[in-house]
Amino acid sequence: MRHGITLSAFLQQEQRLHDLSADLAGVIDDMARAIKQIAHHVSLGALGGVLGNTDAINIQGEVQKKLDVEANDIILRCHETSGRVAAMASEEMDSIYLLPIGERRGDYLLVFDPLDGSTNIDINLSIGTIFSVLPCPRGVTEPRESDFLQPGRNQCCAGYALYGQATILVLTLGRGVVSFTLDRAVGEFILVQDSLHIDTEGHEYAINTSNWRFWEPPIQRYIEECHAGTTGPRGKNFNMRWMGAMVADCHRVLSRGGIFLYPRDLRDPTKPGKLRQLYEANPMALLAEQAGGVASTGRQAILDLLPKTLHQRIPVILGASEEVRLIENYYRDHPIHPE
Ligand code: AFP
Repeated sequence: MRHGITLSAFLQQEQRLHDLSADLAGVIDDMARAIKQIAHHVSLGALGGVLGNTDAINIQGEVQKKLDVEANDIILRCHETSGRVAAMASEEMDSIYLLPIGERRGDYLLVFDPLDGSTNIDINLSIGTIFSVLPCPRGVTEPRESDFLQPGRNQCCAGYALYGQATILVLTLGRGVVSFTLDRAVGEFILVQDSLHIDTEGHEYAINTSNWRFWEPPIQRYIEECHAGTTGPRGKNFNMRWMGAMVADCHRVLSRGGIFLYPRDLRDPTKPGKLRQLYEANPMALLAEQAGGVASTGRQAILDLLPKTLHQRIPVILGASEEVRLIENYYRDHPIHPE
């Protein structure tokens, strides 16, 4: 793949060389269009009149930010008349979104977190959009929630946008991970990396250490050993980062290695984790695996887990294979809790 080609040229190449379906290429193109619009609103900051909170609480129990709602609407508008998706689901919507009557139903289900890292919006720190494309079950034209409850391995495509100094789009179609940067002058995403890779060894970890007392022992053991550095059993020093936005922390892991953890913790034993499986964990897990990393709940591969509900939460430990496998070993020595 030649660096410098546009997203459109990349998608045409994928259709020509790898039988990418025209409709799936279209879904990605529509998502890229939505990302450009969201990037514009994000870039306006306080001038755009979309900072701050709405007076709504979403199904997650979180206060909805104005930009959460704006980004959600932009993505819906960019896909609902394309005839390429059959239905959509989002972190910001309680139930699935069926297309307006009369609109053609396509072959794909689109799930997304329109703006991940919402608590960073008003302070101009990292935020992004995470998306995942699933096959719509054959013959289904009015999808139900149960049609979305597919294991992450079924994903046809997964990706994210990061609205940073540059607006970037990172994508996998199951043949490695590619990265594009938005050239604002011409409004095109330009291919800048054609095979992101996570080294097996890691030296950087991302976790919210304020939850230490709520972690399960395997995580406490792993992080304690990271803190011990060369004086401990790992025999090497680690660095720590925590961006408060999974999309930013995972982009760092995909870009320079390391591990991201949002493990199950005991603040609310009924919740198996904080991050949502369908539109946070699954897409990032596919990207991590496609980049040579591992993505686990601590006890099993994230992509093998069958979701029970649309907004199901699960533990997420992903990145450098050696690091994730070490944690899985620690969990194997720890009694099973009810998932
Ligand atoms: P928000 O979108 O509500 O800011 O949550 C972001 C997130 O789901 C994920 O992107 C972060 O990694 C994680 O929450 C941060 O959670 P803590 O605030 O508990 O560190």
